[in-house]
Parts: sequence; C-alpha cells; structure tokens
Amino acid sequence: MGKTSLPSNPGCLQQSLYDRDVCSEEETSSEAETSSEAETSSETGSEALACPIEWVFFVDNAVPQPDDGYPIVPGPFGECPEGTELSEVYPCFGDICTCEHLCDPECGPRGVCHPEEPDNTCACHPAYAGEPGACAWEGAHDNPDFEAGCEGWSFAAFTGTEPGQVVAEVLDGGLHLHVERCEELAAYTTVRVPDAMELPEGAALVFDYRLEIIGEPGNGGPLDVDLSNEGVGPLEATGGELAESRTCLPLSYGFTRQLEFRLWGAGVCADPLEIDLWVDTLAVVADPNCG
Ligand SMILES: [Ca+2]
Repeated sequence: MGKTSLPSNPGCLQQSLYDRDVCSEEETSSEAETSSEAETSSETGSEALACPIEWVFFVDNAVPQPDDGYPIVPGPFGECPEGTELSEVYPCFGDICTCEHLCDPECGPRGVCHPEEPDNTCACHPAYAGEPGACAWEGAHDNPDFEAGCEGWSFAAFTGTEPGQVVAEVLDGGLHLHVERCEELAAYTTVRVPDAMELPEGAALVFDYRLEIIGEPGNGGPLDVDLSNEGVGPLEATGGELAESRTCLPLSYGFTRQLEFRLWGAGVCADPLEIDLWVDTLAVVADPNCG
C-alpha cells in the first residue's frame, strides 16, 4: 500500500535500479533469462553485472560466521587432551581453555596444525597462502576492485510482499547495493587480515564508498557495516560524493573475518525510503595512525 508497484517477474528482481523500465517492458517477453550474469545497461552507458541473491526470511541468520582457521578443542582450565596444547591465540574463559593440536615438527609462524590420522598435518592459516614455513599474506581479498565481478561475495536479501527494488550488482567498477523501505540486503565476504609482522606500524581496513539515503531512515536502519567483532560502521551518508572509510585493525595473529554490508529499510513500509550504497577498492593497508 502506497508502495510503487513493480513487476513480479523474478528475472527483474536483480536488475539495476536504472533498468526498472526496461525490465518492466521485458516482463512479457523474457524467457529463460535466468543467468545471474545477465548484463544490462545503465543510463550512463556502463554495463551492470547482477550478482546472485539468496532470498531468505532472516538476513542475519543467512550470513555465516567464517571458520577462524584454528582447529581447536576445548579443555578444562590448565589442561588439554592428549595430542593438544594450550592455544597461544585464545585466552582461557572461566574454566574452559582452548587447546590446539600438536604437530611435530611445529608448523612455524602462520601455520596451523590440523588433526589427521595417523599424524597431524601443518597448513597455512587461511589468512595466508603457500606452504608451512613460507606462508605469505596475499592481501585482504582476491577481488578487492570488483574486476572479477561478484566473485568472492555473497548476497542474502529479504523482501516484503511486493518484491522489487533489491539490487546487488557490479556497476561502474564497484559494488552497487540498493534497497527500498521494508527490504533488507546483506553483502558479505571473508577478509584476510595479516599479523603484526606484516604491517608492524599499524593497519587499517579501507574502502571507497558513496552512500545516498533518500527519505527518513527508521530505527535500526539504514546501513550497518561490520567486520565481525572488529567494528567498522556506521557509514555517514555522502550523497553523490565519493568518500573513504578507514578503520584501524588490531593486529597480533593473522585472522579472517566476515565483512558485511547490511542495508535495512526499517520503518513503516508506506513511507518512501531508498538506500543506495556503492563500494570499491577494499584493502588492508599500513597505517601509522593505527599503531
Ligand atoms: Ca573497481
């Protein structure tokens, strides 16, 4: 009620905001247009690449916590089961300590020991690549500039009774996300963060973005950015201007974390609201101000 009626053709759900009319016209003739990589053209002439969205009832539940890369077992305080030792990474909480598997020889810096029969085996922690003993950090992400389209990113969305303006696409070389009131969209990916040995003077998570909010956001909205437990958001609206988000990261051991952009059109559905985010150039960089 009071909401713009949009085509219910599922093929239109992932189209660009700017292609609303084209999508609507094609509704009757589109057949087998199921490719998630269908290319469209925006008003500026640049091509948009729609990203595949998983439609869910609870966006939060759909966004998984990544495995942090340390195969561990719990142990009573001060003790660990045979074949394990107290973790240097995790402190004890109350009566429970965290124990790591033992490898002989030890896995070396940036290596982790995985339980296997007959002998445990070493591998690089997921924040690094290579062979144990020579594990190297290869940057925060394999697709930081979106040159590989939507690769490495996942998308979960919930939409109200009139499915429509939930957009996840690569547009103008960056990630473009858009929702209207009463809809919710999360874009998430795993970010690799190195240890202090890699960036000894301090490090920050940075990305470029534009955030435009048209309408009055409701409580809890409109945009949350989270690097699980490290904090990033909220972002300030920039209108059409490009801005940089910069968040200091505590470095000790290397880790992987889920970076999530969650757009949420909270509030009364009849009140118009548009949330439009564009993100590019994701990186973890040296930053002396974060030391
Ligand atoms: Ca780019």
